[in-house]
Amino acid sequence: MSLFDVTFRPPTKHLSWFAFGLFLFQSIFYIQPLSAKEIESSSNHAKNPYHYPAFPKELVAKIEGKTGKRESLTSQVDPLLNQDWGLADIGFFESFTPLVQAVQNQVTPCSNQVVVAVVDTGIDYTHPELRNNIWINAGESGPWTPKNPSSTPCRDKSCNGLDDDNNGLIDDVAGWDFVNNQPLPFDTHGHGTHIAGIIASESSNGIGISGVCPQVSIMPLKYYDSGSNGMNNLQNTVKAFQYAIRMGAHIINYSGGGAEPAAAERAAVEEANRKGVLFVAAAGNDGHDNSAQPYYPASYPLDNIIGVASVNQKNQLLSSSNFGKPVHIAAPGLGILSTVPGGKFGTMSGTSQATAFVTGAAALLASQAKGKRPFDYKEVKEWILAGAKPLPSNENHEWVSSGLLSIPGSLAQAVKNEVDTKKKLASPAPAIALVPVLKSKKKFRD
Ligand SMILES: [Ca+2]
Ligand SMILES: [Ca+2]
Ligand SMILES: [Ca+2]
Repeated sequence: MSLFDVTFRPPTKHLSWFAFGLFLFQSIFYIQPLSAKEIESSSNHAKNPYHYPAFPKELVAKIEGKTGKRESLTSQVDPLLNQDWGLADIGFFESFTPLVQAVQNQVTPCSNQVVVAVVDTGIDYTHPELRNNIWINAGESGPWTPKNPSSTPCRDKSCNGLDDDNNGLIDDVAGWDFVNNQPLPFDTHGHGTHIAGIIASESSNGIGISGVCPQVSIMPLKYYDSGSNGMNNLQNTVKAFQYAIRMGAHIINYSGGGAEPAAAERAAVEEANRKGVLFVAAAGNDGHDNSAQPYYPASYPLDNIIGVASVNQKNQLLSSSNFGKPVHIAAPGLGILSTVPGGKFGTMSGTSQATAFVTGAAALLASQAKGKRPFDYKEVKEWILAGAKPLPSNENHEWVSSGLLSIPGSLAQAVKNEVDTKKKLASPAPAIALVPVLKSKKKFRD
């Protein structure tokens, strides 16, 4: 197995050089890519305590009937699931029983109609764990016939060189690369692919792991790469937020930030708030108390933000994680296994990874409302925070205002509060309709 270290340069938009150095120091990720052969050899299903055949066939059949999955859950598993301690820590596996019960009670499991914008370094949208879960812009895809048949070989809106949906960007079929101002935001760094994998890796496909919300639609928005400067990062971040809001994302996942607030950034997150978009943000990797030293955008006092700290396997706060009462919740963030570019898998650490777990949970909870009512970030945030488990040494909420992310806990809140929620809808957050999402791995030019 090859082993190499990758240093993730931070979003430098409003970091001082000191903070920048600190971020570098605390953001060393150890990526351990597994070759196809190693993945194959690791797929010893007998040692995997979490694979799906443990479920009675009749329940699996009911899930398949509800979700429309074409391939049997019993025929395929995710061979690296037993290395994914983070999923176990948030109760992902034990939550299958309530999930099964929920299915039987007509509550919808994870839905591809929920759209999550991953504002990051781009995504390897060809990764086998992700390619079926990439959001497709319906206005920039589908058959297209040129007036002059010899003018272009392209016969699809995704590659005709036209802004078919009039949003100012040409051929933005699967998000946008704001760094290079081009469609198809491929990830040449690794961070964004890793985040996307935690949220949305396909489950039961015989490969790798499972995302927390394995069928959610991921909208890749690239705001950062190692060649861009700090001011560009801020501008690109704001553009990415604005794109996510305009194009119908329900949730924005953002791992970046810095010590200084930025008016344009705050305005974009406020716009997200007005439009009913949930904003899940990393608390930062400076190891300090955010109530004394705020970290933005996580620390903007806006209702739609969930700020996330990171813990280890013992649910202890990482020394690198920011903390404090302004931070809402903690989630796994040390040595997290997920997807990296090139169809590989590796581990990374930090509040970025913890944030992705919370985003995945939010997408799962948002799916519960599908077919019943529009997405309401207020109820999703409430379920997540009310369903959190106690965190060691957090009796007085010194570390985070709630506790540790719990999928079963938050799902229980969603089910238990179903009746109350209808009353609360008298004053809902701005609604975003859940609409069918087109998906096809064949839409991309590699
Ligand atoms: Ca367009
Ligand atoms: Ca086009
Ligand atoms: Ca998988």
